[in-house]
Amino acid sequence: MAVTRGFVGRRASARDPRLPPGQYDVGSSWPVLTAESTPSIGTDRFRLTVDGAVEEQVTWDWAQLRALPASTWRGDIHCVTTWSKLDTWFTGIPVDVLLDAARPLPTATHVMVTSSTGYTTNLPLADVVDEKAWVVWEHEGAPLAREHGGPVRLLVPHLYFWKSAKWISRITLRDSDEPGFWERNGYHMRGDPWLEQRFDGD
Ligand SMILES: Nc1nc2c(c(=O)[nH]1)N[C@H]1C(S)=C(S)[C@@H](COP(=O)(O)O)O[C@H]1N2
Ligand SMILES: [Mo]
Repeated sequence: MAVTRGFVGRRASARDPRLPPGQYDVGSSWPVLTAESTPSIGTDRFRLTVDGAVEEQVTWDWAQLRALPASTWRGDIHCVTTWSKLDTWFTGIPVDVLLDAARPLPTATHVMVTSSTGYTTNLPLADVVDEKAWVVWEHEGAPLAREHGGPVRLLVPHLYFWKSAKWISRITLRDSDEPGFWERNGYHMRGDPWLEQRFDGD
């Protein structure tokens, strides 16, 4: 059985440890997955609001958002349709910066993120704090392309990428969880790729 063990060992080490179970590496390409038609949102019309269970509802326009201290996140992203994109990078701000301005009430447990198209996705508040989630406007040094959510999208890289809503306009703090667009259509409420939480019941 030493032969079998050696064979299994080689196979295991050949698989990139950055790939969660059931995922493959798309390399340098970046697939587009969009349920609605791609909107055109000029930066003059762009607004992002944090509302709901907060002490103060706050809205940023493009200039106000871009005046916040930007930083870069680098790592891997994972789509539920089994592609992963490894070692990519985005520029923006941690969601914490926006939440610090709006001050979530102690009762807030979840967020609902809404796109200007009406797409929604729900997340536990714990998954969007402590620099785990980002609001981004650049990808690898270039303005975020329209089909990838430009001018501004959410980035929650530790969860499946359907949680990373494109064209975001609103982050609503909530005292309870409620399914967003894909979650109402059978996807998991949390979506941890390392636990393969693809569908409701996984
Ligand atoms: N507004 C909006 N955001 C969205 C989606 C969408 O259809 N509409 N698709 C989600 C899914 S399923 C994935 S995998 C990623 C795809 O992002 P990309 O097209 O930039 O790769 O966006 C997520 N955010
Ligand atoms: Mo996806």
